[in-house]
Amino acid sequence: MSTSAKTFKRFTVTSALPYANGPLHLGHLAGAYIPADIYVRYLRARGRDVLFVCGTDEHGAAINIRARKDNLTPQEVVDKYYEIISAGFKGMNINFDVFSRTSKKIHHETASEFFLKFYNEGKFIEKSIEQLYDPEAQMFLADRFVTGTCPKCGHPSAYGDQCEKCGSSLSPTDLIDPKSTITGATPTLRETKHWYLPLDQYQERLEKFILEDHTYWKRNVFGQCKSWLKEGLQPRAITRDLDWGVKVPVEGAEGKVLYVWFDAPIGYISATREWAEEHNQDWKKWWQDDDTALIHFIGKDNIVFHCLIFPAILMGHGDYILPENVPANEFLNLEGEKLSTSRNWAIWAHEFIEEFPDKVDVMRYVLTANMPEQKDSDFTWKDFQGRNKDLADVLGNFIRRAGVLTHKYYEGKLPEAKLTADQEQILGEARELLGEVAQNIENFRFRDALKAAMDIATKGNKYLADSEPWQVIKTDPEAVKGIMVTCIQLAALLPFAFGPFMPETAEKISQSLGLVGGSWDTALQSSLLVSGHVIGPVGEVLFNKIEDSVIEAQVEKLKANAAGGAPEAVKVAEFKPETTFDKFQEMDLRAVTITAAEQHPNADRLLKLTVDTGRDVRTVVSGVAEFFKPADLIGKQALLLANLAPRKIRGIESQGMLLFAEDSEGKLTLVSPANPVNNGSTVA
Ligand code: B3M
Ligand code: ZN
Repeated sequence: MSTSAKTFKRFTVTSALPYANGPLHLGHLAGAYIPADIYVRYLRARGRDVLFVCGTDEHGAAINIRARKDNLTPQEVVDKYYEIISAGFKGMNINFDVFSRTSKKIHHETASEFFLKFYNEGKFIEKSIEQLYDPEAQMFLADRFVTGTCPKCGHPSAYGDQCEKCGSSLSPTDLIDPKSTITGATPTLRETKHWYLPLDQYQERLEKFILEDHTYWKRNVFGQCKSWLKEGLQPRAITRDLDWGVKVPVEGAEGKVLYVWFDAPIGYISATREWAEEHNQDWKKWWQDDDTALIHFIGKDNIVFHCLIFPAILMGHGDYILPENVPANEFLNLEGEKLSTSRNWAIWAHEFIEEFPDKVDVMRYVLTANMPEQKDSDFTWKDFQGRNKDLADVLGNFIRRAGVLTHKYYEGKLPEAKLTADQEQILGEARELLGEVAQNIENFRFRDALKAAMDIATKGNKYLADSEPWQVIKTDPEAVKGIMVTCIQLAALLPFAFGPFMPETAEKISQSLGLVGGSWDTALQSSLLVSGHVIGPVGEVLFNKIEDSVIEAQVEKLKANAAGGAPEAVKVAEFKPETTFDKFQEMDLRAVTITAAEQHPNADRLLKLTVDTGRDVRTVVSGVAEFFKPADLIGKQALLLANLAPRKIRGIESQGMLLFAEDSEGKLTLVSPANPVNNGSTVA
């Protein structure tokens, strides 16, 4: 058995909050979003009370890292990806009740309240520790700012908080041969203070919660939990030295924020509060009532956080229910290789929707048929094409033929007919299959559920083909009535069976059958349509063919993206007219160190820099704010044209000019001596 025996009054369903540092790809969709959406659509169709919650995870080092790479501020990064990610979900028909953001005020408040409650009740440990520090970037290296070899499995590029290969949760100091992801430098150790959640104190309660009370969780999830519990849980730091995130709301914590994995799951609660405020509802019943089932849909790399750490936080708080189930999926590969954002080996949701606007349901079907439920699975474009053909040949063909013939023989009006025992049996079996769809979805077995749905269509299609009404009509028109009624009644089960998986298709089938309303309960037990019912018009073809060339082009595109695309010819600026050595000699070029940098108060484009020339300290104004954050320049050596006449730039006198190299796209890079030199060294 894989669900609890308890019946719940309502369901709070969450999907992992995607990091707002990149677009959605198929792996995300297959892992945590499509299954959740199927589950929610199903529960709703059965009349259950459901709240479907998600939002973007906008904190954590992953956001800072993306900001550095793209030369954006963290805020710009999350704003950009919030839009792209939301559009991706909408396009894939994944409909949350609320899609919030952890940068919202309500979330900062909710997360701070949690922290303060623990803090005031003395439920954290306060510890000063030695932490990895990047001497070049002059900052502590939390989590994803460090990579190194995983001490558990030997994976060479594990992150400071986690190994993505074996799923182990790590501390930066656990890594073998650590490197800063910012500068590549080998980190040194420095002391800093942090707050810890003493997970060890929750060990017993978590053991009971999982190993005794939730033995019905999915095998992959239960197994991971069991092995962590067996290793013994350790206190875990829930603060970080970073400037981006939820500020630690106590004195003496300047420059510190909550660890993203402390605040992110609380984001589910904040999002619920946001929704409740907007809809004038009570949020608490979704989180604090024992009759509510809390279900977290996630990918396997998030298991420890949702099954152990977040439940410990909820236990420690005391007012909250614990997750009823955490149906985590494994990973989806792409064309036989690991999906990778950094290698651009991915199919992006927003691009897919644009290129295949009429294949969204087919993609939902393929990702479900191939869902990485128990082990990693593989998406290939060939399989996508093949399954589209299956859908066309079976489901599309059946609906179309049944509709066309009913219009032809009876002008679309369902005739009166006494069904034979065989026909009753076929309908009975189809209803049983619909029951299997339900059972499997309730038990988070989405592949089996979809297979049962498809079996209904296959049964109908085969029955229609085998009974050949187009022949029988010539000799026994009375018998054709029973055949067509059987087909149409069977077809009427399909919108129920496919609704959770392929909502647009289910809607189209309903329309072509003239099916309005009708409940699952009726569908499971008796006929949905009465004789005399008028079916709808024969609709469009449900599944258009996908040509080989389309598939080949997609595979090519993948490969080209991964290879970084064809290199473009680089435009190089023309040389300037000839000059003289004397003129060059007139210029006093010096090596200097930038000791301070700040935004110019009167101009967005300008930075106000302070440089040490070895002889004096000067102010230089540079139009480089678009390319550098002040912190990027501090501590760097540079070259200064020292005898350029001083001039006022937007109210500040600039005493010289710093040299930057400019590429063909106008992007600037600081020109620095290759090795450190004394300030004031001359250049010739
Ligand atoms: N943002 C990690 C991820 O996308 C994380 C999930 C948070 S759920 C509270 O894998
Ligand atoms: Zn590992």
